[in-house]
Amino acid sequence: MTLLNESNLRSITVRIPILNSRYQRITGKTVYEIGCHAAGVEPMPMSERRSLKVASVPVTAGGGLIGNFAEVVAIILQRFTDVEAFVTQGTDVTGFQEAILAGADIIFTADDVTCLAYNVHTGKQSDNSLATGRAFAALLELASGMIDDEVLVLGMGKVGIGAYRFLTEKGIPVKWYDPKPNISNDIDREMIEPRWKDACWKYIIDATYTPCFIDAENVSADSVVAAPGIPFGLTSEAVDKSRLIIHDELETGIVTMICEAMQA
Ligand code: PYL
Repeated sequence: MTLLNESNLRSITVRIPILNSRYQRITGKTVYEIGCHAAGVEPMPMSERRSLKVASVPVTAGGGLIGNFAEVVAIILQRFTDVEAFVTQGTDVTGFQEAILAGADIIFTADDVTCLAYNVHTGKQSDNSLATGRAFAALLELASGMIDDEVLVLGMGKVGIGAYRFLTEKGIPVKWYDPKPNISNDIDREMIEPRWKDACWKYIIDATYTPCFIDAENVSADSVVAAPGIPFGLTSEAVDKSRLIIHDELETGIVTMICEAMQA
């Protein structure tokens, strides 16, 4: 997983006011509705969401605090899902305890390996990487209308696995590639496409951490590319040639996490 940096957090903050209208324009849904679609849950009425308390706990362990990461998570939740989100004063285990004592219904927290949402009442948890994969597969599906060709998923880490699961649950055909596949049992090994570079793809999900490796030859003027990967995997020529590129660094993944954590 690529760790976000302060520049990523600044661009997220700048994008927050415009993301709902951008995604509504290309998918017909708000970020919250996209998160529900990705998680496979019905939207909760706003009056119920407003009464949910959600804590964001900063973690100093490992590489430590990343700028105002915990604040940005709380802002994303507040802005797109209308819950009452707050950042704990304490960090790490102390912050986690503070969240419980403050009556948090759901707790978000992240170290260098895992970004977690935990539902205190049901024990339900959501992992950001898997949720992000589902979120970008949902964005690709919604923005494409009817998917009439195979979707190429590049990278079969947790983000790629989340995307693969969402697509196959919907009956959408998937090809995938990862140079070092270490995949879970539900991934069909027959669908690996080692020669993906020799083809042009209408639908791509870039779930890798590789910069600028998807070239203009791999896309067409019809292509829709969902790119949660950081750094961004397309060359500028591939971006210019594609019909649509969908990219955000944190927002849809975080919103999908709360939708998963609120599942019954
Ligand atoms: C969840 C994001 C999405 C992409 N990379 C992931 C990342 O940056 N994870 C690290 C988060 C660390 C947060 C730090 C803090 O400020 O609380 N421990």
